[in-house]
Amino acid sequence: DQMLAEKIEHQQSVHEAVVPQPEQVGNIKVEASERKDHVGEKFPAELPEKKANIVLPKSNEKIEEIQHDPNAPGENGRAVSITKEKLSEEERKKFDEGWKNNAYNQYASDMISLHRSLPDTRDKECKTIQYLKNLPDTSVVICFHNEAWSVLLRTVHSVIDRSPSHLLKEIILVDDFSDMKHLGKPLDDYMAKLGKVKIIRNKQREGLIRARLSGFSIATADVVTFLDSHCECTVGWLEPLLDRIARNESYVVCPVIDVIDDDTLRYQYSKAASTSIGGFDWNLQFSWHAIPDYLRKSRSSDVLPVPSPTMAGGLFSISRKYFEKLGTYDPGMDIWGGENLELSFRVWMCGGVLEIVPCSHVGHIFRKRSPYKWRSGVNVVKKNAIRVAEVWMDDYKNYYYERFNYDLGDYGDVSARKELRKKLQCKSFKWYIENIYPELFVPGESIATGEIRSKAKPMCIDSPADHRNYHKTVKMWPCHSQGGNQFWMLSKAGEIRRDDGCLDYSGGENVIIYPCHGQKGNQEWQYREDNAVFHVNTQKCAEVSADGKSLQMKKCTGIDRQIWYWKRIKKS
Ligand code: UD2
Ligand code: MN
Repeated sequence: DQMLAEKIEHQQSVHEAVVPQPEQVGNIKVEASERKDHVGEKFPAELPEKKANIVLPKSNEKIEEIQHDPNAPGENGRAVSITKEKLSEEERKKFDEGWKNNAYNQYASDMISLHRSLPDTRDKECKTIQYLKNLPDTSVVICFHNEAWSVLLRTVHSVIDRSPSHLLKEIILVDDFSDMKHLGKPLDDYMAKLGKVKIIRNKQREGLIRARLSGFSIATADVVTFLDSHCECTVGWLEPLLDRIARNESYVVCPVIDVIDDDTLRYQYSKAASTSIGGFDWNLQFSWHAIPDYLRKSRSSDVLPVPSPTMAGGLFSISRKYFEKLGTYDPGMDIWGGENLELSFRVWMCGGVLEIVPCSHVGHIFRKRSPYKWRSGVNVVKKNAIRVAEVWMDDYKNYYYERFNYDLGDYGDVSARKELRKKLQCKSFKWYIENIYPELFVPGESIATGEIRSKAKPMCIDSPADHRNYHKTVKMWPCHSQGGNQFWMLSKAGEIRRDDGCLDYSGGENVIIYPCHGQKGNQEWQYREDNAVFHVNTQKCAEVSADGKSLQMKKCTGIDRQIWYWKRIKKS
């Protein structure tokens, strides 16, 4: 769940709720913005005219006007703050159970209306965009494995309440073998009254990937929209997504994912100017990034859809036919993880376009841990990721594999997926990196790689080096030859790095982890011929302490404690 913490961090500059402004008159031209020189051959784009099949709302389908007490808990996306100590013993028990079962504050959620109001998250400009008149309709597929009643129902109601009725053909709930009692008959009864909602029950735990596939198999609308089961859609979320697909069948579009606080259920959102896009690192973990400069400069407005190298995974719309053509998902993937990168690579490499649409906002409860059971004895996330690497990443897969010393294990049969790639005549991963994600650091350009082992002690330089460890001191740890936290790359710019974390030295004895900035300075190192790890700015050398436990910067003397073994990459 690393992406979750990072998302929250990335949203530090979250803006306060804005008072809705009167709408402006005028038109913003919405154009396809393409990354770099992307001119992929797309599947034939159907013209919007051809897709004009408006389903008129039936008279009994009108969205109910909900009366809101503006002071009720959580209204307008406000926080619900509970002082646990003030609760009675019995209530406190409920409070703790809620956290335990869901990894968010269910107790707070239960206090909030299932139809609570939310701020209008859209930038002013968004409200002046005219979307196509004949938008395709959508099936909304929501999978869940155990979800609190109030959270699941608020998700469903927010879809119904904030989608034009004629555009929402159906909601398909896929119960992935939950065992919470309220998700059985009570859910059936409740949903039967709403109309539009279908429920599928998996007979065994399938995981979210195959659960989505079973939901997809009964979807009938032109577009399929996937959501997690702990979301809230804001006003106007749907039209901008459908509009893109109406213009081009091969656009796969994601809303901006706002943060619903896991503790207070506060709805936090950001302006279009600070829209993040998706990336990944060579550990095949999803990550959020600011829009790179070269793209930002070419944009005439912050509210235009922005091409994104990857999607977070949970929230997106895709043409039903196009999803089918593209080969839906890899059914060999289990429980959680990997499917988001797999689909992202596939969309770009096989002729589609993946975008984030800044005028569409959907909130999501980002959790700090996973509340449900996983498979025992198998690392499904790694297994799923290896399936992605094997099929889509060509030789680049080795950058992932060397992170765990090629210990691949059994990842099942991927021949059908390789066949699919051939059939779709997809481009290479090299093309994808160079054209869609050129800002990614590619380890192939590094000068040295692997563990940095001391000559004097059986110790290696060790740090998680991820964003949660920025500013933390880099330590020594017994060498384990597994890669992981001991895997380092020396970049051409002189950085000693893993993903976006760099060894950084600014004086004193300690070296810390700091976000790589590519400006040399405190992050410029050399691995010298005499096997010293040398800091250019301060002319000091890395030295393991006498007790072997810490890494220190000292005057270069050439003693054994300053000698390091690190694999040099031979360039031909
Ligand atoms: C993110 C995505 C999630 C998915 C995942 C990678 C967002 C906001 N969320 O993690 O959709 O792409 O990355 O795989 O982009 N579920 C099942 N069966 C299971 C496990 C989960 O049905 O065995 C459901 C679960 O109830 C939830 C959805 O799948 O509705 C996603 O699971 P999550 O919320 O634990 O994933 P998340 O948001 O951490
Ligand atoms: Mn989720």
